[in-house]
Amino acid sequence: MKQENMQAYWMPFTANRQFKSAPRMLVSADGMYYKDDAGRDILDGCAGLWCVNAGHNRKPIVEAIQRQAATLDYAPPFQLGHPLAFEAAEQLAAMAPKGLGKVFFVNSGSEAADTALKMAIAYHRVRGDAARVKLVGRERGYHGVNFGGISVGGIAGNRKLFPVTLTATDHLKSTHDLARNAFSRGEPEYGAELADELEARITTLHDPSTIAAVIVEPMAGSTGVLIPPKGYLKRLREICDKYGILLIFDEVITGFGRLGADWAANRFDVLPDILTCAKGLSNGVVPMGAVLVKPEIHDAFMAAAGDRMIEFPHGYTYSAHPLACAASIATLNLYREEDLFGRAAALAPRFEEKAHALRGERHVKDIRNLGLVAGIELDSRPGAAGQRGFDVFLKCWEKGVLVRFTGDIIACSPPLIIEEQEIDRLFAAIGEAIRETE
Ligand code: PXG
Repeated sequence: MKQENMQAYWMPFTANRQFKSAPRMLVSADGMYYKDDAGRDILDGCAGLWCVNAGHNRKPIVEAIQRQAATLDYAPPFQLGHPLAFEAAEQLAAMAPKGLGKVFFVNSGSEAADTALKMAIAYHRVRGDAARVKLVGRERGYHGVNFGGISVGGIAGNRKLFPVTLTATDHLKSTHDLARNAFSRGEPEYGAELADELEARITTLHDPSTIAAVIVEPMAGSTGVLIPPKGYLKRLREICDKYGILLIFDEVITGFGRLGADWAANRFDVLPDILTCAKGLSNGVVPMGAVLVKPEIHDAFMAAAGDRMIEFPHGYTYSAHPLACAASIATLNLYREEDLFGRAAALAPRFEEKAHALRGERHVKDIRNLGLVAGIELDSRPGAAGQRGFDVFLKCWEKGVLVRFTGDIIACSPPLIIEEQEIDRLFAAIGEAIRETE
């Protein structure tokens, strides 16, 4: 593509000028591989952007959306329905952690986060507990880019240009602790007590009766694969219960098999009151997100409004879009039929072994993993944080392997259909890239 044809598109979360000076252009995808515009096959080491869990170009999904587009292309979701919306919700509820039986559809993880936060505040309000308006997130948390999400999110760089976030918020400390937990395999040993900050500092400071919800990613994905310490999430759950605070799990990344279990909630045996998901929900093929809630939350809205009233004045033009529903139903079918979550669990030990084999390479100061996720943290170049990570990413790309980088942390999260030798190749390429990087 010519440079002059690349000027109109303002790319999201991209170094636009660097990209346009040396574009990395994807033109097709199949199974575990992308193809670039030079015809090279690129091993997809991060499931697109943590979303293509069933692999690319899956026939049942492609055919489902083709059929749906030719049958019912669009249906207004407000005061009207279409059958696939109900079927998609039923299927998702059946796959969800037990007890989260009500499903509200949105179009992205960011919308799911903001919807969940609004739901939490409104839930307390419809029950007559209108003082509960405060929202607690966590440092290094990512809940998308909308105003609610960045308010509870903990990424300074995503907030500093928009200093008009919600004000009734606070943040727990991040659980990341290399001094105690470097090179942990699976859940790190130390840090459960970090959850106590919710009780010792936050509920004390704010008065617990003003706090609506705590939102966390069970495993923080986009800030570099921060795996929860043993016991941490259970402790958060206990404190929330003690003070009547809703617990929201943002499972946009951790849902649909990523951690070697269907959900992080089940992996860690902690049931949130509200769970958000997106990405793997539709295998990334059509944008889709969802908020799952306990029936009592849904029922409180029903009880508070008259029969002909709108109980929750919220939703999007494309909530439960017919193509997204078709994609999601086909995706969930594939997950079940191919037992892809079981496959992720079965591959996890080799994935762990190959990831940790990079220990000892220069610059590598931590490796962490769970299920089919690994994070490799590199020392930063003095005065140039993030540049080494970017270089490793670019070198992997040159080798035909796609990984993610966040600052100087390399993240791998391949489709769950990955083969053993592709796991080997993924980490071998990262190792070479690190060795070639100053
Ligand atoms: N919550 C979590 C936990 C996420 O990981 C979102 C919400 C927002 O989803 P949408 O669909 O609005 O983008 C995400 C998104 C990365 C990276 O580099 C990760 C995400 C997005 C962009 C980059 O790891 N996750």
